Amino acid sequence: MEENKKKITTASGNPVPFYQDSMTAGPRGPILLQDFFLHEKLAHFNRERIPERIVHAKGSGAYGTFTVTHDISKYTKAKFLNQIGKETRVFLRFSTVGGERGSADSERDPRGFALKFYTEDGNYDLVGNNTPVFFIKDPRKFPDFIHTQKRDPYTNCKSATMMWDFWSLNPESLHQVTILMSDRGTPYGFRHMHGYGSHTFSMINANNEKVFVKFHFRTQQGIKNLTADEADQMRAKDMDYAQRDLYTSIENGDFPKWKLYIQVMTDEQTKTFKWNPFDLTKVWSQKDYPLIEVGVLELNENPDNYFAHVEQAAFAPAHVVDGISFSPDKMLQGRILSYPDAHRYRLGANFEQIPVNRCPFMVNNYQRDGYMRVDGNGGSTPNYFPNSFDESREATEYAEPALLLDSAIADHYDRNANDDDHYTQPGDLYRLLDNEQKNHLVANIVGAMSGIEGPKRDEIVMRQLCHWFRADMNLGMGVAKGLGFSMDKLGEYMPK
Ligand code: HDE
Repeated sequence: MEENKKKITTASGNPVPFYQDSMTAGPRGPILLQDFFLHEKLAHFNRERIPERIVHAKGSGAYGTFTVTHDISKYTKAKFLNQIGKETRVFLRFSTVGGERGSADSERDPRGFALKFYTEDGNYDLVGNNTPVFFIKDPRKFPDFIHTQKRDPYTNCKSATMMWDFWSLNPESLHQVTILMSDRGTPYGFRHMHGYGSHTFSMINANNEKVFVKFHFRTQQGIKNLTADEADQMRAKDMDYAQRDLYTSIENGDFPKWKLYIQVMTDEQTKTFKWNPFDLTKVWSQKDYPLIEVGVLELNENPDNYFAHVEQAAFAPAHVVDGISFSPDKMLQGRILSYPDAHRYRLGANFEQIPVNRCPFMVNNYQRDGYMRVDGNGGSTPNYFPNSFDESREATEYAEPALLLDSAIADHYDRNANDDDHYTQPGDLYRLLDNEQKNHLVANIVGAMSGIEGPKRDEIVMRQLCHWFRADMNLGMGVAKGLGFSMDKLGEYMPK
């Protein structure tokens, strides 16, 4: 029966008798100003888009469960990790990096792997990628780097010239660029790739002893990548194939899983590590720092509305929980500031009141007011501390051990001074690949570098070729040949 169906209403609940026909003076007359519902609909429609993420704009998300399978309480007192079998609800958002919200899922790009644990000590955000390293090691360089990943300010087109100019002038990028140009740069969807915290973090146990750790999420679906050709074909066939693959697998009860491992390095070991253990362009060898199993992450629930959950999700490396903390990794330090700032801009000062971002346990502080304050705003309780009225206290039992600083001399230290080995690890990575993967890597690099153009082409190509040669002579030769650069022409650019 019609009347049993839900009445359509305005946003303020007034029933709407005519949803499809504006009010006019006579059947052909002009629309009356008093047709408020028409205005409400069109005005809200104009305001449906919020600013997209400046990076990682295109993404897919799902809810799930993290289950502890191994006891690592000797490293951390984090409650969500303190009991085998303990389950914690999570939200995971995958993403590409450089593309806009409507871009293709098959772009050659790192993939975001942003994980929110809703723990009893507050939300814990581990905001990583599908690669263990990154292009740069100082956050000051991030805006410049991202500008080269986006559109040329003159042509408004993507530019291989910008990308390779930046990478060739910043040799610390070589490790990540090698991974990006391998077939792992075009993973088959999100279920068949690993996730990493990437940075070095710290863990603190119940005796307030600290170790440094790296996080690894190893896919249980097996690694599967697209070749460059398959990625091109997929872009034409289905721009959203990774999103479709994720929600379809969850709808079908085929829940994707990852096993969480950590690597552990003591403070002592940091002092003798061959490189800077906090340098985000370097990995720790798994031979020397073996993977220690922790638990299983399973995605098992599709959000019921994309915008509400995935578009409004807000992750921040600053959101750590008791037993997990930071390290002096400059990139991590830069991200601690940047993410909440991005959320306040994109979602407003009260972004943690949006359901996907809300801590399901107790939140108690004296922050008040601001746009979209929808949680009661503290009611009649005092909005200051200390006070003589409420029962709040500082949670001193959660204080971290005092931080021993490397040096009290504040300065702008050259990021590459006595830390300029940008070549051993990418070279090792190349030599680890089998022949087919080596050929794909060389072909992908040649394909990408062939797009370098303009008056500075040779200079940029030569500079980058020298980096490839420094990583591995065969790699350098393969790329030079593919680009048609004869060895004699390389002469003046070759590493002295
Ligand atoms: Fe991000 N990054 N990032 N990033 N990042 C953002 O936050 C930033 C970096 C990563 O699914 C932004 O909400 C700085 C490394 C992911 O919502 C922004 C630096 C790694 C996501 C931001 C980095 C990441 C972001 C954009 C250099 C892997 C998507 C919108 C210090 C370890 C999270 C936003 C999601 C998003 C800043 C570098 C991963 C602008 C300043 C390294 C997965 O705040």
